[in-house]
This record gives sequence, structure tokens and C-alpha cells, in this order.
Amino acid sequence: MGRPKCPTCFRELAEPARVLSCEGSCSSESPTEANRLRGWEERVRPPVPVEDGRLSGVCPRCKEPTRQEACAWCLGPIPALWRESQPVVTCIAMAGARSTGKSLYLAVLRGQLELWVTTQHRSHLRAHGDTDRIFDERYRRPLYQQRQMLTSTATIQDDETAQRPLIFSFKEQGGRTRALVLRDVAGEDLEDLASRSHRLEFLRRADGIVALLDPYKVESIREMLRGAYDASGEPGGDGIKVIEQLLDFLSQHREGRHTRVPFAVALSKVDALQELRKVAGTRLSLAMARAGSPLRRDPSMRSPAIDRDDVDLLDAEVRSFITFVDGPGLPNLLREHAERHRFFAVSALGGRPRGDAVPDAGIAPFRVLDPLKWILEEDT
Ligand SMILES: Nc1nc2c(ncn2[C@@H]2O[C@H](COP(=O)(O)OP(=O)(O)OP(=O)(O)O)[C@@H](O)[C@H]2O)c(=O)[nH]1
Ligand SMILES: [Mg+2]
Ligand SMILES: [Zn+2]
Ligand SMILES: [Zn+2]
Repeated sequence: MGRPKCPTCFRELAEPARVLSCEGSCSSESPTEANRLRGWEERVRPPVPVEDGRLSGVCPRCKEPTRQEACAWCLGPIPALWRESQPVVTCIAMAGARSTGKSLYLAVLRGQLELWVTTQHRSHLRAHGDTDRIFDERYRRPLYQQRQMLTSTATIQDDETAQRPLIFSFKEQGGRTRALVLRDVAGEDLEDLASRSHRLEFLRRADGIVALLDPYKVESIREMLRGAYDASGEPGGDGIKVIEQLLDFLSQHREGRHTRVPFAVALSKVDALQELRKVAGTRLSLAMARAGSPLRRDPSMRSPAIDRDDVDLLDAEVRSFITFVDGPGLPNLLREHAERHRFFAVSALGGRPRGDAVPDAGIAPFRVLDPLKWILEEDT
């Protein structure tokens, strides 16, 4: 934990604040050419210098006053809470190939976080900045109102605004304020990381990464599930390769170098694996049918802190599962490149979607809080 970070570029903030952004008439202008060249398409507001260290200033262009702090690097907005309450700011980014379930994970995570913060921390989950609007447009309306799956996340090349962070805060049980920044990432960008790395530098500055791995994309599992559970034509590249490339990027492409960013690898859509119980006779179906399997129960909502025994067991189970179906490549790679890593298993929907519609039985998230709870404890 260092100084609070910018929720957009994850860089540490200048101390004291140096820049504000115009909230007046300039803010509705179209992007200037200069900003576009710097990759600031969405941030058209001219920077306003802070006067005498006070968080207020007047826009040199439209002469209107503003109190909105901005990041001196990327000009992204800084929520007032950052200076008011000096929260522990934890910036988390999603990762994984296309269609691994990153956006659906974030969509259901909010409700799970609300419940957890209310029951376990006796606090209230507050949303900051544009979070409510972004969440409504991109996640809540399609999933909970129209009851549909989400469209693929726009790449950072086409639309930087598509990946604006969701920002929440709550008071932890011990009284400290925690701010949680969640950034969705397009699988398409990660599959082409080498040529887009300059736009994805923020991943190296994250306080945690949740990398999803879709079991359907592992050929041997797909074979076993055939008949019991067919995944219909979802796009997306090799999930393991995407994680490999990301680890290489995070460890700065240097042999023997570790990234310090806590790295949670989560098998997504484990509702599909739970179906393996119905496939008779394989070693995997026997493992899934075991009553005590951590892949069959979800205690994540029951405690404010992580239950070490439970997540150790889960880590061992998923690790041996991956080794069994795909060999030791991924576990070895993680050991070599990520100082702090762990395996998890999640399901955002808790069941199979009906075409593009939510499952008949509704949405029942499974273990989605685990990776978050682990990252929050790593960042204290
Ligand atoms: N069975 C099952 N399917 C899921 C689950 N989560 C996601 N899916 C399926 O995976 C598809 C892709 O999910 P998204 O969350 O949009 O995937 P994404 O990783 O954000 O994809 P990009 O935005 O393209 O990178 C969904 O439309 C569902 O069909 C889950 O928990 N269970
Ligand atoms: Mg997405
Ligand atoms: Zn920034
Ligand atoms: Zn202005």
C-alpha cells in the first residue's frame, strides 16, 4: 500500500493535488486534436491548475469554477473521497481471453459485494463518480432488466471510455475506509497484448488481477462435457496462452523476474464443471461428485476475512484439476513469474444461459467474492 492511486491509470497521485479539470462549458466540447494525439479522446476538459494547494480553481478557458481533481498524468477524475478520507485504494483489473466471463463477473460482483459489506462489515457500499451511470448502462440494464447476456467489451483502441473504472468504497470492520477500483478489460486487447501494450501499462500498476480461465476452452474438458454440456460457438482464443502472455508482460519480459501484482487465476463458469457429476465414470466426474469438494460449496459470504483453510483447499483442488487436464504448464509458469498467486473457481451465473438469455433458474453467483477478498487482504 502506497499513496492513493488514480483509478484510471493506477499511477500514484501527486501530493498535494496539482490539477483540476473543468466542469463548466468546456466539458461538453468535442475532443481536441491535441488530446486525441495523446490518447485522451474522452478527456476533453482542459487541465486547471490548483491554486495555493486548495482543491478549487477557475478554468482558464471558460472562466467557470471547479473543484474536480484530476490525475496529473492522464487527467482522469479523482473522487473527492481520495483526499477527504485517505482510504486504502485497491485497484483491480480483470483479465482473460475473449468470452471468459469477465464482464458478467463484474456485473454480478456488485450485488455480492453489497451483501457482504452490509452483513459482514456492517457498512454500506458507496459508488463514486460515474460508477452508477456506467454500471447501469453497461451491466445492470442488459443483464437484470433485459435479462440478456452482455455484448463483448469494446477494445481500448476503439473506445477508451468503454473501460472506465467502477469505483466503490466502504468502511471495513476495523473502521478503515477502503476504496475499490474495478476495471473491465476487453479479451480482444489481451489476446493482442504485444501490439497494444502501451495502452495496457496500467495492468503493471494494479494491486491485483483477476484472470479468468474458461474451462470450455480446454480441449480435454470440452471432450468430457460433450453431450452433458455443449458450449455453443463462443469466440475467444486460447485462454492459457493469454495468461502466459500477460505474465510475461507483467514480469517485464525478463527471465526469472517475478511480478509483485497479486494474481488470482479463476476458473470461470464452474457451473459447467459441476455438470461433470452427471458424466459417469471419469476421474473428474468422481472428483466433482465428492460431497466435501470446495467446488460444490460457497462459504465466501460468511466472513469478513478470507477463510485460509477453505481457500487453501480450493487452490489445491483447482491446481490439481488444471494439472490433470492440461499438465503442469500453467502452475509452473505462475510459480516462475508471479510472486503471489492463487487458484480460484467462480461462476457468475450459477447455471447455463439459455442462448443469449439468463438461465431459467435465474442468476445465482458462486464464489465470486473469493478472489476479491484475497486481493483485499494482500493489499493492506
Ligand atoms: N455457463 C456459464 N456461462 C457463462 C458464465 N459467465 C459467462 N458465461 C458465458 O460466456 C459469455 C461471455 O461472457 P462475458 O462476461 O461477456 O465475457 P468477457 O470475458 O467479458 O468477454 P470480452 O468482453 O469479449 O472480453 C456469456 O455470454 C455467457 O454465454 C457463467 O458463469 N456460466
Ligand atoms: Mg467483456
Ligand atoms: Zn491517471
Ligand atoms: Zn472550462
